[in-house]
Amino acid sequence: MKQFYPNIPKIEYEGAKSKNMLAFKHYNKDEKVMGKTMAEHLKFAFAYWHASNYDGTDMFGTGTIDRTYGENEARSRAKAKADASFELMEKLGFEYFCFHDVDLCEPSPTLSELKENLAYMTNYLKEHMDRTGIKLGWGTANVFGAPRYKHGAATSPYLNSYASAACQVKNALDATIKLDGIGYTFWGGREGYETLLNTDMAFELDNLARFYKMAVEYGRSKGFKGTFYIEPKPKEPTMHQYDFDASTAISFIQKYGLQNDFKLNLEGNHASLAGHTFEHEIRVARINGLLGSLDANHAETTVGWDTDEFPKDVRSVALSMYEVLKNGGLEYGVINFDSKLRRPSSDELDNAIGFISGMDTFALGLKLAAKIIEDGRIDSFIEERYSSYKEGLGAKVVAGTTTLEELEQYALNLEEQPLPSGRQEYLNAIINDLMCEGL
Ligand code: XLS
Ligand code: NI
Ligand code: NI
Repeated sequence: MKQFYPNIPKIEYEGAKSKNMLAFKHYNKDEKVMGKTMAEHLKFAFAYWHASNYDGTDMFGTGTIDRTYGENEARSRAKAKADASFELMEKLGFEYFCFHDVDLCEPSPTLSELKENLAYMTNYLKEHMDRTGIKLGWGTANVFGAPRYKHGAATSPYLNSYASAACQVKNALDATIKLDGIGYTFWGGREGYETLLNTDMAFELDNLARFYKMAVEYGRSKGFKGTFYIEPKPKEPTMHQYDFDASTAISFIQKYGLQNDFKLNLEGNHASLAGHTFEHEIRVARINGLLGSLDANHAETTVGWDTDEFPKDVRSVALSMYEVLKNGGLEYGVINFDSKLRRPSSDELDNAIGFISGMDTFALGLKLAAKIIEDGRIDSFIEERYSSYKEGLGAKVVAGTTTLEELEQYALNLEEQPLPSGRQEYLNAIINDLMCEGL
């Protein structure tokens, strides 16, 4: 078979001292952390759209990265892209990938062409999957790129857009089922508004819920056992997106009774855009039993866009992985590198280097998160901080057996005493000490 990346070898773990750009320094897939291998903790997925399609285009300039795969004819190019993607995934040791319908196919201007091309290309991908053992994380439909979705897809004021989105989602679900995906994502790129002055928000939200319900009904009727995810993002491309952040998406899920089928797919960069940390978003999902999957990337906060850099910040990844460990892992999802190269990172080695650095960042983050838990100082500090609810009146609050009157009596008899310190600076220092031990 033709090699698309002849200068990229099979990427091996060489340890922290290695200076080899094309080797893992920290991601050692069989190494055990808290009883499970790194590969079991970190179910890495390859995001087809960024890794195989993104050519460096931005709003100021055309592409800088060659994504033609040496083919001029559209169908041959889509197939070569699949070959190249699987070559790269195998070399990097990926076990999963994720896609949008349009990522896999040649340009497909009409819905019927897209349907036909997707059916063809998923058959082609299936051969690669059977050959390599690489599995599908999740599939999705791109119902934000085409002009037909300029006013929204499942929240469009126009039936024609709504029906078109339904058509794409049905076919993307069929593709996900055919490739045995573990989940299906809804990211609402155009599900929001540009101005309230032309928007019936109540109608749009009800219609969105009706859309999700139809998708669940269809998917289940075809034997789909996986998880549906909502991927929150506050804005960009629209000025306001309805699935703003984890809390907003959860209240939507609960209001419309979707919690048996839906969980959240949370993305690092989207958390930043919403004014949150990634660990905040994961905490919110986890405590509500709705943590599904993760889109791994890094926000360049000085820029303020969805820049989707490869993860590089060990501290932030560690605090996120701490949440994942506390959740007992990511039972329902994967860690999908929704990460793309910078525009000047334009040669054939860069994708591999991006993934290596991202995977190493997650390996370090996982190890640090495990150290934080094993060290125990942070968990026991939190435990101690709430200890006044363990006995006496505090225990009655927790049991729901006290009253405002009883609390009033207690408060009136209190002697004013200074409250303990929150010790935030000390807790921050613990993270640094654990992270840099041995330096
Ligand atoms: C865009 C989103 C997108 C989703 C899938 O910001 O992150 O890539 O993950 O549609
Ligand atoms: Ni994403
Ligand atoms: Ni994103």
